[in-house]
Amino acid sequence: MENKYCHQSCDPAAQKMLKRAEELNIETVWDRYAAQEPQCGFGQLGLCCRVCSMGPCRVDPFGDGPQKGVCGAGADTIVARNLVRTAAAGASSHVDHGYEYIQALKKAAQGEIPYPIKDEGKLKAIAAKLGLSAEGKTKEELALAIAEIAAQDFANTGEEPMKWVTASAPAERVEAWKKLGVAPRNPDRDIRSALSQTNIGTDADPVNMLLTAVRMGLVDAYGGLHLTTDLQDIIFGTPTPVASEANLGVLKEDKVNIVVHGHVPLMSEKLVEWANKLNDKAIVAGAAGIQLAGICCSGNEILMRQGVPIATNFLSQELAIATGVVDAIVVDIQCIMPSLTTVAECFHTKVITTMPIAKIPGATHVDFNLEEADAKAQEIIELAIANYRNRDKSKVHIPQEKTSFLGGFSVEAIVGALAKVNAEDPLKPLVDNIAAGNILGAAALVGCNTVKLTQDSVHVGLAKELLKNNVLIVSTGCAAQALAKAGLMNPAATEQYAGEGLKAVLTAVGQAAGLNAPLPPVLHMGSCVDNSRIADLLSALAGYLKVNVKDLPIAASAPEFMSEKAIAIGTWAVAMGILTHLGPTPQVLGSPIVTGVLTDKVEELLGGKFIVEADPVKAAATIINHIIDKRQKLGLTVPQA
Ligand code: SF4
Ligand code: MSK
Repeated sequence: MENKYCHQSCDPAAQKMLKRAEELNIETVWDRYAAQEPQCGFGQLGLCCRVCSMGPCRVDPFGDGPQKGVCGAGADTIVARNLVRTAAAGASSHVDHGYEYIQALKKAAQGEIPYPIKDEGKLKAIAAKLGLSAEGKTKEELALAIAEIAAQDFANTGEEPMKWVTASAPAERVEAWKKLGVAPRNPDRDIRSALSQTNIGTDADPVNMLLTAVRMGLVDAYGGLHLTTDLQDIIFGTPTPVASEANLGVLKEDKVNIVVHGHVPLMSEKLVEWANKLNDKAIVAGAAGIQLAGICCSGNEILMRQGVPIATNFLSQELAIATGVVDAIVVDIQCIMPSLTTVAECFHTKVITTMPIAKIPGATHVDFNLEEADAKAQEIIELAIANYRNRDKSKVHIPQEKTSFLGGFSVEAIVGALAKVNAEDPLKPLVDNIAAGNILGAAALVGCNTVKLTQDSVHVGLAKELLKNNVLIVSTGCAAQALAKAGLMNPAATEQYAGEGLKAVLTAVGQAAGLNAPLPPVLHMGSCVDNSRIADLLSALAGYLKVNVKDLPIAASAPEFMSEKAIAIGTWAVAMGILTHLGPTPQVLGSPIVTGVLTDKVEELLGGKFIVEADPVKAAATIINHIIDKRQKLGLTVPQA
């Protein structure tokens, strides 16, 4: 549908809600972006330094103005310093999330909190990868031992890598990182050291700082993503394929709608439990029941394990409230716009914050904690039910768009589906089809939305181009939500978008797995922390083929990234040896050295590098050429042009 909103979002539900917001005079992220333009050119190039109070200093990239900050730092130093600090901040978010789970697992194992250990299989698998024997131990004892190893990683004062690194990453990668001196030792200490290194008057060498940026990517990956996914699966269960729906049409006019937003499922899992328990109370209040829906990664977590539908992704979070039917939006941490309370003022919606580090003026704060998790979850659901009667029916405006899709593709679920084709050797069908050229390669589409690009357009455009060329896609985060909303995660999408080779493989696996339909061409692997699952899948494939991850015909892409976390994750992908595409330009172009290393030289050291391209068709062409190049180097067939 061509309309004046299609430059802001390619999601038709978001377009309708943008029109609605304009009618109601509601300010959105797009309006505030327009008001910010033109944004600061120095900042965009990474050339603004606020590291000390002699600044802020700016370096003139065109040569006429100052070439150095007050302390003498030049463009390369300033850009590298900013990049390290961005990656450190991104890593700290995921590490903080992971740390919550060390506490949670310990308390769960000691019976101090109402979270049973659900997944004994995963518990044993994680114990095995950490070298712990499960023999003679109760599941609680084993969980406690795992929590202790995780805690030891945070107490490591030596130079050896974290246990979570050596247990999770391919040995060849660990050796490469050790050789470069970037293997993470202790997340807290490494982040502290990165901040110290980039203080005024410490490091001025951009290349030395870029090595620290790589270390921040690895801290993010192993002290954050892997640790978190592993422990979350132990507590809540490893996802299995589940049918659900995506987009604002999942909200119901006749139900109490509770939208969950953020990243840490300790609270949202409890909300699912209590929404079920209190459904009758909502009926007594005059509603037809309770409808839960998710935004961002808390949404992805309860989708993956519970099938809870997706309301929308990052950029359109305000628009969910503008439907007028959200009785409560319950948030934890990360990616929550402070503007939610302003939008909520136009409606009856209660914005409920739940974490001590994430409060918003104007929100209702419920002090969620693990010990009182049940009571707090009950309190939140009851607040939402009580608020239902305050809904103004004249303001209800729900777009009808929603798509059906399949989620829940953990590595275990993917291997399980492949095992239906070959029980003895589950990876063989996948590898054989890659070798034969039916599957050209694979790409991971991950990351956020940004207001700088039309919402979802690069995710969807890139995915369609890759699928047409027989590239299998795995996805997480808001990228996955974009692709679910666009209808790329259901069996019909395989028919419609996959090239002939890919379609045949997905159809055969889907039939063998008893779906009576093809597997979707884009597999939803979870939240942002679940990028660890993608790495595990690639490591397993590389191990099977006896090659290094950097030699596989694969690529990663964060087509619409915006978060500091995405910078850390992208750096890790490069450190894994993966070509990593970014849609928006990162704030580094002010330094020829930093730009040159990230887009070229780093490949010699680590096997991966960044490419930047906002046009999805051009980005797809580069990724496909890269995949073909890798196939050639592996001696695999290449398709005729
Ligand atoms: Fe300016 Fe140097 Fe201070 Fe940065 S560290 S603000 S460049 S004086
Ligand atoms: S939520 S980090 S906007 S993907 Fe994980 Fe989405 Fe990016 Fe937040």
